[in-house]
Amino acid sequence: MARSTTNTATSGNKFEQVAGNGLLHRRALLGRGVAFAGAFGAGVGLNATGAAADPLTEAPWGQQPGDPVPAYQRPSKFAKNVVRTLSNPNFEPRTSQSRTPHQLLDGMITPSGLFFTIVHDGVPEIDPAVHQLLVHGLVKQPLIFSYEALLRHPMTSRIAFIECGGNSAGLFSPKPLQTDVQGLHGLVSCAEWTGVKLSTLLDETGIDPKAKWFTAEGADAAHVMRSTPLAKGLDDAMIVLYQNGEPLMPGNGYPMRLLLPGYEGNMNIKYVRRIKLLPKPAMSYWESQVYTEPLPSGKAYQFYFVNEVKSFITSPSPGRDLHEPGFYEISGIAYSGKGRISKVLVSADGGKSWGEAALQQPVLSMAFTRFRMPWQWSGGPAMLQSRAWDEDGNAQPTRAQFVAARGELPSVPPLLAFENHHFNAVTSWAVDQKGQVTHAYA
Ligand SMILES: Nc1nc2c(c(=O)[nH]1)N[C@H]1C(S)=C(S)[C@@H](COP(=O)(O)O)O[C@H]1N2
Ligand SMILES: [Mo]
Repeated sequence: MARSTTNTATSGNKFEQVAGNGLLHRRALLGRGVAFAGAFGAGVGLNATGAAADPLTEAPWGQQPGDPVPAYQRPSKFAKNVVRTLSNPNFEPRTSQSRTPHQLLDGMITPSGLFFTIVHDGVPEIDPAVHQLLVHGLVKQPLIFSYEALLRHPMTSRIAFIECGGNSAGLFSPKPLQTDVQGLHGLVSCAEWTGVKLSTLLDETGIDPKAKWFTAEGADAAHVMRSTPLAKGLDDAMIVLYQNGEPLMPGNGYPMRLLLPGYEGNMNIKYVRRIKLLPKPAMSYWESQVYTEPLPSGKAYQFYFVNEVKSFITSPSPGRDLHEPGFYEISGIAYSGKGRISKVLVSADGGKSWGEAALQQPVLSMAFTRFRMPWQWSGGPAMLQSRAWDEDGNAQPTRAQFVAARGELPSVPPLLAFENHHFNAVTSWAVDQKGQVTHAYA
C-alpha cells in the first residue's frame, strides 16, 4: 500500500498564496478534492492492483456484538483525554476551576460536560422542588418563582459564550508560560441556553421607575452577588434552565442561573435565588474587592462588564504538533461581548503579513465563531497568530498595544491567579523546524 506524501499543493501551484510563510486563500477550503489529492500526507492510496483489502479486514469489533448503550452516553475510551483540567482536584477550601480542552474540540458549542466551571465554594446539590427565586426591591409586586412555575413560562433559546474575567490571566506574565490552549484560555466556553427572559418575570412584578440596577445572588455557600444595570436585565438577560438542551449541569448552576450575554463570567450568577432591583449598584464584596483591578495610571478598572473581542488558534497549538510539511488547516475560536465577529485575520510570520480566515456559519452575536485558514507548511519556522474584529468596530489588540494599556505583572504569576483580568490580546504559537508548537511572544 502506497503512502502518498506528494505535495501537489505547491507543485501544481493550485492555491493562491495570500500572505507570507504559506498562508493560502480561504477559498482553498471549498471542497476542491482533486486539488488536495495527496496534500495531506496522511492520505493513503490503494496498492498497485487496486485491492482495497486492508481497510475492510475484520477487526475484533466487526466479529461480535458490541455493548449495550448506557442510559447516559460517555465518550469513547479512546477519547478519554478530552477532559477538563481541574485546579483544585483535592477540593481544598478555595475556589475550584475546571478548564475546557479547546485544543481537542471543534465547532462552536462546548459540550455540557466540558464547559468550564468556576465555583467559589464547591458545587451545591440543590433540590429544584425546594429552591425558589425571589424577585424584589424596587418592583411593584415582589414575587417568588418555583422551578415548576418557571417551567410553565414562555422560553427562549440562544447561543452565547461565557468567559471568566480571569481567563488568559497567564498571558500577563512577562515571559510566555509553556502550557496548552486549555491552560491559557480554558476559562471560556459556549453553549445553547434555554430559559425565561428576565424581562418576562419583571413584566409580572412591575418595575418602580427609580430602579436603575439589579443585584443577582446565588444560593450556594459563596452567595456570589453582583450588580448589573437594569437596562441589560430588560434587554437580553435570561434565567437559564437548560444547557445544550439538557437541564443545567450542577457545576454550571442547576437548577437555574442568570445569563448576561457578553458580560464577564462572575456576573452570570449560578444557583440564582434572588434578583433585587436597586437605584444604584450594591458595591458588593465581589465587585469592590475581587473584580476590580489597579491600572498603570493608578485608576481602578471597575465595572467593566463586557468581554472584549478576542481570538486564539486551537490547532495547531501546543500539544498539537505538525508531523511533516504539507497542508494544514489552521483553526480557532473568535468571540466578542459586543456583537458578531466581522473578520478574523491569520498570520504565519508573526504578524508581518495577514490573510483573511473563513468564518464557519452561523456567525452569531456573543457566541463562538469558528475560523479556518488553509496553510501550506514548508517545514521551516513559523509564528502563528490570529486577530479578530467585531461588528461594533473593535479590533483585538496586539500584545504590544495591550501591555501598553493594561501593564504586565513583574513576575511570572501562578497560572490560575486572578491578579489581572480581561486579557484579550493576540496569542502567538511558534512552530519550529521539527513541527513542535510552543507559546511565544512575537
Ligand atoms: N452562585 C455562584 N455563581 C457564580 C460563581 C459561583 O461560584 N457561585 N462563579 C462565577 C464565576 S467567577 C464565573 S467565571 C462564572 C462561571 O460560570 P460557569 O461555571 O458556568 O462556567 O460563574 C459565576 N457565577
Ligand atoms: Mo470568574
